[in-house]
This record gives sequence, structure tokens and C-alpha cells, in this order.
Amino acid sequence: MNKGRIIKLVGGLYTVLDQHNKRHTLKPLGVFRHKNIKPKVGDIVEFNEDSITKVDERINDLYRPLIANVDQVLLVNSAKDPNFSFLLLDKFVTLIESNHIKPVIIVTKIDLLNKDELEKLKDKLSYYRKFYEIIYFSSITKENLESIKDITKNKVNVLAGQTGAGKSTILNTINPNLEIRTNQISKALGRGKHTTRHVELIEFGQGFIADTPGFSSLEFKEMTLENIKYYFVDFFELSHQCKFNECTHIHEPGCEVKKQLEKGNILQERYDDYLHIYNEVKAMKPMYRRDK
Ligand SMILES: Nc1nc2c(ncn2[C@@H]2O[C@H](COP(=O)(O)OP(=O)(O)OP(=O)(O)O)[C@@H](O)[C@H]2O)c(=O)[nH]1
Ligand SMILES: [Mg+2]
Ligand SMILES: [Zn+2]
Repeated sequence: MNKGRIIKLVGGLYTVLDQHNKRHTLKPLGVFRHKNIKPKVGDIVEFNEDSITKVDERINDLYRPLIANVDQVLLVNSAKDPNFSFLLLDKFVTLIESNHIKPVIIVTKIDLLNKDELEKLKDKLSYYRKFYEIIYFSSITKENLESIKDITKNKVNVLAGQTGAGKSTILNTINPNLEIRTNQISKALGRGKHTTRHVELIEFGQGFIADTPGFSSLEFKEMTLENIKYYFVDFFELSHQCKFNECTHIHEPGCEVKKQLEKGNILQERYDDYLHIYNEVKAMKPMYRRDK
């Protein structure tokens, strides 16, 4: 039996890499369409000479980007240009957690900050170290390139983050032969233009890495008011000590999260972002709200 992983989808044709590192260009069987199955990049599949015949059950299934069986999301945030944003970081972290995947936080372009600015940022971000790994990177100085190589080894990795954050540049720095298109930040707008379009798993250190197009805004259509609190892992840990089981950590008495916030044990930005995301989900049209 032929088995492999889909690494690319272009124009309805799938590229499948088999156990012997051989590539096959395949079509999906017509029967998939009736069963409402659409093989996607990342899928482990069985195939014959010209068609994919079976799609294995997925460990996880991302919708944006369209990719399955992801081990790890590398969440790329630039220190500057575009400016670092805690809100964006927390939005991405929340979305990744909601897919039951652990993010690794990568802060790029640290060469653009002076020593004081960098220390300040690192100091605030140290809060996240309790829950997530953080790598500080510069494509100019190549600082911590080895850490990125180490952490991605033998895994299926997806790069995610704001447009212009430096995702494609990370890949090009690791492997200059890839020559993935990157884009200059538009000086007038102060933000990058979208340059990466299709999804592809690139073979890399016995594992895979996928570049994705950045987005300038994020939506929370998949999220409900009831489940947001699970995706703030730090709050969730404390929630067992909240007076009420269903504490939203906003207005309830006896809330452990608010208590720790007042004590300075929770980063103020983190809590503000929680409120922001909570209110954003609350304001969504009911048709988009799963809990209504
Ligand atoms: N100074 C500096 N510039 C960087 C660094 N990393 C990326 N850049 C620049 O930032 C710009 C955007 O980088 P890209 O790699 O295209 O960003 P991206 O995240 O792939 O953007 P999209 O594909 O639009 O989502 C390019 O001009 C890069 O040269 C860095 O570490 N330091
Ligand atoms: Mg890119
Ligand atoms: Zn609470």
C-alpha cells in the first residue's frame, strides 16, 4: 500500500511525498466530493498510480491556513516595523490554543530595537515564558537561528503572524536556496503587503515547515464566550481557585485572576487583551456565535 503526506496543493493537483521521499502528483478520487471530504495539505493519505484513495483521520485541522496534522505553530511577531503588539500576540495565541496546538513565540527584527527597548520588551514578555517558549531573532545578525532550527526539527511546523512580521524571511535565512518572496514594508503605510499566497509544506530538517500569508486582521468566528477562558492558559490554571465555577474573570467577586492581577502577578496587557477579545466575541453577530 502506498502511503504519504500531502505537501502541496496547486490547481486541484496534490503533491504527495511517500516514505521513500518520492513525490507523486495525484488527483483526489471523485468519491471524496460526495462524501464531502477534501484532502488538504498535511493529510496522511493512501494512494494508487494517479489518485488519493483514503485520507487518514486528522490530529488537528486548521482552517486558516488550510492545513492538517500540525505539531507546532511558530507565531511570528516583529519587534518593530510593524510595531510589536501585545493584542495581536494574544489574539494569535488564543486562536492557536483554540485549535489545541501549542504556539512557539518568535520575536523578529530585534536588530531594529536599541538595547533599552529590547530589554523592556523582553522584560514584559518574560511573563509568557511560564507557558510558552520565546525565541528572539534577527535575520540581519542571525541571532538564535540555531534555536529556531532546533525547535522545528522533526516536526510539522506552521509559520503564522501578521503580514510583514518576517515569516518568509525566517525560511530564507534558514535555507537561502528557498528564495521565498519577501516584501519591503511600504513606507507610506508602515506595514507590509501580502506576498505569500499558497500553502505548501517545505521539507526541512526531516520535518516540514509551512509559510503562510499573514493577515492584517483576525476573526474569532470559531470562538464562543464560554470557551475563551480555556484558551488563556494562565487564567485557566487560576480559575480553579475562583469562587464561581463559571467565573469570567470580569465582574465576579472572589476572582483569583483579578486578585493576581492586582498583586502584579499577571501582566496588565494580558488581562486587557482578554477583555478586548471577550468583548469582540460578545459583539459578534449572533449568526456567527456558536453559543447562540
Ligand atoms: N531589519 C530586519 N528586517 C527584517 C527581519 N526579518 C524580516 N525583515 C524584513 O521585513 C520585511 C517583511 O518580511 P517578510 O518575510 O516578507 O514578512 P512576512 O511575514 O513573510 O509577510 P507576509 O508574507 O506578507 O505575511 C522584509 O523587507 C524583510 O527583509 C529582521 O530580522 N530584521
Ligand atoms: Mg511571507
Ligand atoms: Zn475568575
